[in-house]
Amino acid sequence: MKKIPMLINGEWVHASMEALLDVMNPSTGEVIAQITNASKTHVDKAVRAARVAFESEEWRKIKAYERGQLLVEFAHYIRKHAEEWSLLECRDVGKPLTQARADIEAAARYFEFLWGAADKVMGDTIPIEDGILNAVVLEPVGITVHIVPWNYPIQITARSVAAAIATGNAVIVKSAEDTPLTTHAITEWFAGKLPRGIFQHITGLGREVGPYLTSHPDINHITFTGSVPTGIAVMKSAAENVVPVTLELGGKSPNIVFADANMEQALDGVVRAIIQNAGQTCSAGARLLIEESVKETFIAQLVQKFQALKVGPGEADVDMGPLLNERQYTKISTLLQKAKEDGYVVTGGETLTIEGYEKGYYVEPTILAGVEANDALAQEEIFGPVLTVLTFTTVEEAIALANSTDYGLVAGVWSKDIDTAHYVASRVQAGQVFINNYGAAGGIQMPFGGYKKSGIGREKGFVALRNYTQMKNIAIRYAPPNQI
Ligand code: TXE
Repeated sequence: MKKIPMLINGEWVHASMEALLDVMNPSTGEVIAQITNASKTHVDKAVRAARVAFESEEWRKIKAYERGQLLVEFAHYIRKHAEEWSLLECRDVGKPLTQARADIEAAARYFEFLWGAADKVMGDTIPIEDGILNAVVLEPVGITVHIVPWNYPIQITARSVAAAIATGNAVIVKSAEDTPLTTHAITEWFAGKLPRGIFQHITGLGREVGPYLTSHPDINHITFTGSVPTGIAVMKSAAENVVPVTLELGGKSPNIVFADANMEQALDGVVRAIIQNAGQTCSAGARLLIEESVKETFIAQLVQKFQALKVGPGEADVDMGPLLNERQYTKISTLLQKAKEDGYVVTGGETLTIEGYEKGYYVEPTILAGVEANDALAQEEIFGPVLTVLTFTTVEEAIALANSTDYGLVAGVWSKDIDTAHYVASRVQAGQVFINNYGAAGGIQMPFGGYKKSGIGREKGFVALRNYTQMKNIAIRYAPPNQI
């Protein structure tokens, strides 16, 4: 059995037997690797090593453009190993191979996108008065902690690590207990390229190891992607040490389809938005808001598309893979059972057994209709391939429905009317709005984060660099030589 070590202070650290955790392939239910459940001592050691490394002359002397060159070198390396890494991600998360390949390509692009930015994190000068040069400089924050969830492990590691390394920080990544494989692959590369302690990888149970990291008094920033309750816990523990956080906490994102939309485009967009990664996507289009006048035809066509979807193991590369693990499977199958009893299921609603993969966690892509807007099925993140349909008759009603949850991550608007589309985009409370598309090529360059309980701050794009820098104002008094 492959044992995945942690990287602490430049050394590969393995667990004692009793601290090992199994990592499973969700498509087969088989154990494919084991990780260490880190102790508090491991975490303390990593933070100490990060501090020493961050303050070392060796790290300070590496020029900004050299950090940038390292990022693009890594992007090339990722592409060279794309097929091997896609298989790792596919087995670890259970996602179809094509989706895993897209994730690996996106990871390469995060590093590529920021490589040229590393030496352009520029400050400013501010005119004060004659005899004072006032400079604003942007410095790295120091030790950045990256808590990565299990749904997009390589992408979510890449998007924040690229920004943190570009700006000169010491990085500690905590991978999700279910999906450590591609983060380990990243770690193997950085271990040979960066001074010891600049890049470290900690593994283990989030609820145990996470708090050791987030409450540590010597860290300087936390980026967390996960659920709202855990995000709140992370924020509380960071508050004890006045440590800033970037939180990306998921959503219940609406696709708002107007009667004048290009229906074929909208149908494909709505299906893809909820099926990708079996609905285990923070930005999943989990609610369809459909204009009443086209409801029947749209849903009928949607049902056909859902019923044509193939569900199977990641490596078979069909439309949709399994759910991540038994916990997600139990949560979603229980919810589907209840929805069936309540008469909401339009199609799907069942668990699936795939021949040869009987231990995998498969469920049918499901459409629910007839649900009240304030029902949990229309309000809470399900994180499975479950689309909840609501209807509207006016633009204002569509906007009110779109904004009726605690979340505000993404929204899709489908209409050929430029006025309607722009007006809705301006009124929807969401960090990203897509008009007549959903997801726009992965959005490497676009600021990504949420309104309301979907989070705080933004990752991706140039704006992510701000998370990993702090501002210092330096005022310099000068005078003519004879007045010194
Ligand atoms: O989430 P948690 P879980 C949502 C989604 C899902 C639900 C539960 O709705 O059904 O959360 O999933 C680590 N301190 N999202 O239980 O608890 C842990 O290693 C620090 C949305 O996985 O939020 C885990 O991998 N870290 C989401 C990760 O945080 C902690 C992605 C998320 O855990 C921790 C994942 C703690 N106290 C789930 N407890 C998205 N926004 O895409 C756990 N972790």
